[in-house]
Amino acid sequence: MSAEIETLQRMIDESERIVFFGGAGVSTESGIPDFRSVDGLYNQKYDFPPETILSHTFYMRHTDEFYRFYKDKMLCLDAKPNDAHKKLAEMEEKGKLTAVVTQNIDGLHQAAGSKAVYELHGSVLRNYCTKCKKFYSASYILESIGVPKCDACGGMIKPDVVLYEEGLDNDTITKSIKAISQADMLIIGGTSLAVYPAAGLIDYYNGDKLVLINKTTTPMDSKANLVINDSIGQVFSAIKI
Ligand code: CNA
Repeated sequence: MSAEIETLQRMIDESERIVFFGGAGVSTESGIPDFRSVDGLYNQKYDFPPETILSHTFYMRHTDEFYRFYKDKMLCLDAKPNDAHKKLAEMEEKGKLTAVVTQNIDGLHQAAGSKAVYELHGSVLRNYCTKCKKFYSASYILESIGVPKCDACGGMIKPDVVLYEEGLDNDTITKSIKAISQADMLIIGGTSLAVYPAAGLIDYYNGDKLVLINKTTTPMDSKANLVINDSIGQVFSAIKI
């Protein structure tokens, strides 16, 4: 066991209100590409940059093209939870972890068994008719040809994900802030911490066990008590709860 993992293990052993704050890097080991890694979606060629395609304006004006990208790149319905998702669920079950605050929209924390999951950017698993609010599953979206339409009223269906230019859900932010500010340990992982306001929530942590597990450096490295530049699935698989 490396010295870093030993330190992480000791910090976890000493804590009982751990919060995990994560991003797309948590799910790359499940086969879902992130945005900013070298093989992430931002480094591939499309007719428009992903930030543009995933914006509210683009969704409204070019819905067809939005859904072509979205179905191809954002709907990974066969993905399964990896060791990081599973270990976090186990930590909650054993009463050591109070919340997972995630920027991810893939539902893999819940698939692993986590209950207190605050999804800052929504979920691909929830979709609603923009007119009558009827609920639709992600497979309905994937299987529909072109723009998915409501089978009850013909309205356009929108995924319950926060697009660029859209605000975050207030209740989710409030719950996330409460959990982070009451945490005795904050583990941040698989996120570039480049997307605001989500990244700003970690400022509510005021303890002395701030851990960063990320393959690449982040703007928070200098503030962390422990930085592990490694694969998050591998790191969590070495931890005993
Ligand atoms: P990002 O900006 O793509 O950053 C991901 C970070 O994770 C990078 O710093 C990588 O170095 C790091 N990383 C990648 N793989 C691993 C790994 N196995 N172990 C450790 N570190 C790793 O993604 P953020 O989440 O920071 O940005 C926020 C966006 C990405 C949110 O709006 C998400 O909705 C969006 N997103 C989500 C998903 C998903 O739900 N799985 C996929 C793609 C994008």
